[in-house]
Amino acid sequence: MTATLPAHGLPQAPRRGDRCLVMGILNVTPDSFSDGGRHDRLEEAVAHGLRMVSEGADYVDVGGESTRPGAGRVPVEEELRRVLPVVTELARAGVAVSIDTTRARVAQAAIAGGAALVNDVSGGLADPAMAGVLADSGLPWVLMHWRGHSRHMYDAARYDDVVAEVRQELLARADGAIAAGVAVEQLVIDPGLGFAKHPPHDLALLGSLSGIVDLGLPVLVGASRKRFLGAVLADEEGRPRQPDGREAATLATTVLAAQRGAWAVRVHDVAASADAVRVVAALHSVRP
Ligand code: PMM
Repeated sequence: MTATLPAHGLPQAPRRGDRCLVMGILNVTPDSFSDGGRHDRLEEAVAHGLRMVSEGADYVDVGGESTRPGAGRVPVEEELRRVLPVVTELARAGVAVSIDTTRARVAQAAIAGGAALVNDVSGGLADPAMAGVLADSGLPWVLMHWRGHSRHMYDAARYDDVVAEVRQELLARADGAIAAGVAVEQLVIDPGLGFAKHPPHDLALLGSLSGIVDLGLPVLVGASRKRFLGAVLADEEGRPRQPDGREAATLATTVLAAQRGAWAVRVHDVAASADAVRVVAALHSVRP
């Protein structure tokens, strides 16, 4: 089964042969944009979101809390202050906005401001109220594989069989969501590359992506500039390639994800991935 999202006029989960979607990343954390005034930062963030749409983004994913390994939590009021104006402005401009949050209060406010999808890196585990917000809204909900907040996430990076365990935990998250009243058609799953995972775990998951896609729910893949790509591209002394040198590698993961039937990829550089998913779709359309 390949689930399709409800008819709300927004990007739909693909049926076989459709194009993999592209979600552009818009992090609105203090280090993401210039240190001008708040208004300058808002303008810059909105302009960046609109630029990603013009480059081919199907969704713009707005996040106000860093999930960098070791990062601490941001107070909810500060998260709201960062994301809401950007979500509202972009939604008003007709952009399909995804809100990247683990908090029900932020999700609810973003939905009221026009967000079209909730991207929850905790898969519903961080906030028990999240499922109710999604059940009421009927919007798509990305359930990412997660084993705890960023500060301690590597403590949980222990697996006997990472692919089997991630599959099983994602199914448990989906079951929990459905039990809480969320429709299966709303659900998107995500293996959570880099979250409570070391590079060999990420590579195993990406290499076995079909095993996640086979679960029958749309799959989002977030590999863009991640640590495992830095490890793959390490220099002769073993020093990892820095994030700004991981774009070509990110593009390779987009091609792979699209070929293996991912519903969407979440990327920083939209233009390159938007071209790549169209090439993969064109090849699929001529395959007998
Ligand atoms: N990765 C990050 C943040 N949000 N959301 C989903 N669904 N999947 C991901 O892999 C994911 C995410 C961290 O990456 P960033 O710091 O480059 O945004």
